[in-house]
Amino acid sequence: MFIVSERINGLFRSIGGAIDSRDASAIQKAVLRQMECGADALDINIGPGRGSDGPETMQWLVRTVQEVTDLPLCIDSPGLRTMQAGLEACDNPVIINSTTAEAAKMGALFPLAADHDADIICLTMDEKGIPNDADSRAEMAMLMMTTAMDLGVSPERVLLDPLVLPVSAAQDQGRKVIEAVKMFQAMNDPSPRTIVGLSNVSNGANDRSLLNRTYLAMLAGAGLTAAIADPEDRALMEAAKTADVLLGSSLYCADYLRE
Ligand code: THG
Repeated sequence: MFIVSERINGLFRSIGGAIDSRDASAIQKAVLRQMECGADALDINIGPGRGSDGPETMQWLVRTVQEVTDLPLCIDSPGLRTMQAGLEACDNPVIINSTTAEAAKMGALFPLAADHDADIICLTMDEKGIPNDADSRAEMAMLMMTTAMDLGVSPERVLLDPLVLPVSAAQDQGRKVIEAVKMFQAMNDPSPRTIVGLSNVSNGANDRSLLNRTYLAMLAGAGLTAAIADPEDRALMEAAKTADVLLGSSLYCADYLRE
């Protein structure tokens, strides 16, 4: 399981404060900690309420992170100018997070992915919101895959995201997202990669870590390839590694967790 750390996000108070005071060292310490814990990439999100100087803030954050890591950066912003600024500042391998199935967004973001040699996350939602079932998510994913190809992005650069919702608010969606992950894999050969924002599932719930790691194991069994998640959650990382071993995607040895 490819783990994209969710923790370089201005939504978290310590990171938000460090962004506002331009405290590079606090951000870099967090990055090093997350790498130590086994993050494969970092989601970079300036957080809510920083829209007015979004582009400048994103550039500062990307440059600050890049001073201490060569990991891929997943630039997470709904703002086109903020996204562009992040991509321009990024020398590491880069993932655009994200486009939706809205025509205007696809028309702007797929060419941007092609220009910057970026991977791109495609959220199965449009102006009407998130579809309620797996079939409609798959239909939307197919539209995004074909539009990507039309606009110069090869299918291997796409990561399909069925959009995980909180179990506390939408209990029927847990199974539908698993169903969608399975359907996405049948859409091309080789199978498109898939990704979720895992912690969405436990928003507003108790026992968040238990919900997160149980759902991760279920999604891994359905073929999920990547998750935006908290690498500092040790039990979660152990569950991810164990799923890799049980699915034969990493080699078993007696102390695979330590290795
Ligand atoms: N898909 C894609 N990108 C995404 C998401 C997704 N990016 C954002 C998000 N969803 C994934 N990242 C997070 C980050 C934090 C939390 C959940 C998902 C989270 N935060 C706590 C909260 O909101 O309650 C704590 C915040 C705090 O400490 O203040 O749960 O689905 N492609």
